[in-house]
Amino acid sequence: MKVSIKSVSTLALLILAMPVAAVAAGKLTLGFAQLGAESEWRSAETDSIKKEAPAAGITLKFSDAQQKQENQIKAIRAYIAQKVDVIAFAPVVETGWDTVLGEAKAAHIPVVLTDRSVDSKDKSLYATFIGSDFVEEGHRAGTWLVGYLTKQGITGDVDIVELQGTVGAAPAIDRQKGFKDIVAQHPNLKITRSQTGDFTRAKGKEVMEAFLKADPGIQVVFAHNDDMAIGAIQAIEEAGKKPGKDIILVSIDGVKGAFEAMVAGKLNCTVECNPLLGKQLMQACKDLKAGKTLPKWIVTKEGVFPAETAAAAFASRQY
Ligand code: GZL
Repeated sequence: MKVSIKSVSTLALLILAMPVAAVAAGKLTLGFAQLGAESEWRSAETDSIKKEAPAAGITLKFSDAQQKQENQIKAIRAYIAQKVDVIAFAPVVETGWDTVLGEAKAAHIPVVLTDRSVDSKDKSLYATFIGSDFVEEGHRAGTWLVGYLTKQGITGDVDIVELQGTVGAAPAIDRQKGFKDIVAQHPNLKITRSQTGDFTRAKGKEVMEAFLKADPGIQVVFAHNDDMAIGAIQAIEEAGKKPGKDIILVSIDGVKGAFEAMVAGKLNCTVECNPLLGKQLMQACKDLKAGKTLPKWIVTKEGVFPAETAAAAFASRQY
């Protein structure tokens, strides 16, 4: 059989083009080391990343560290060994990352901190941080509380308890700081108890039960996230009190569960913290791959939702 030169060269071109096309389709690989699945917020963030990666033509390798730093470090090391193009992760705590980030840097793999930052002196260890201003969120919660107490005509001493997030986590450290800054300007406001509820509903409930047993005079709960506030609401109800009325609650995130609680009159305010970071993360990956330098901090825009705005805002909430 005679095979024409033309058909041989077409075939050769096809063979050559195939692997190129296959590589091109999955050209950019992102290794994302998620910290866990501790809250409604976290699930929304995970969903956003899993949805936006394929939409951007990015191959995603995903791992869940179950809130353990050692697991996150292992996952990052695995991504380095697999030579992914970009590594992103939500650091469970702020410190202890320099060694592994140094390994990524030595392997020339850019790192994007997603949602939580690290406390490293060497800022060259990561390309950018995409996430919220947690100190500002604490300020917003405190400022809302001051305004609400004024409206209610409450001028005497106010007994506030605080449900902290994970010990050592950026949002726990910074939200506490931001809230305290506001409290410090009002001598009648006192944070009488403060304990970690690890950003989960179950622990938020447990800690609130203990707080209520020790101190029946609690007037306000400041929770570092909505899940802990929802846990606290259950504890307050089980103690025979009315959350949102007998005890004022303000928390952070703005997840649907918080809006439901506000519509039911059980939560007084949530300060928004946007978990829909997938799109920005994929764009950052593409920019880094193209050799662009990104701003060190890409700040997310967020608002404050007092209970009276909850019903109107609920329908348009995306998480
Ligand atoms: C927010 C963040 C926090 C959320 C929590 O950026 O890291 O972690 O507030 C979550 O709900 O668990």
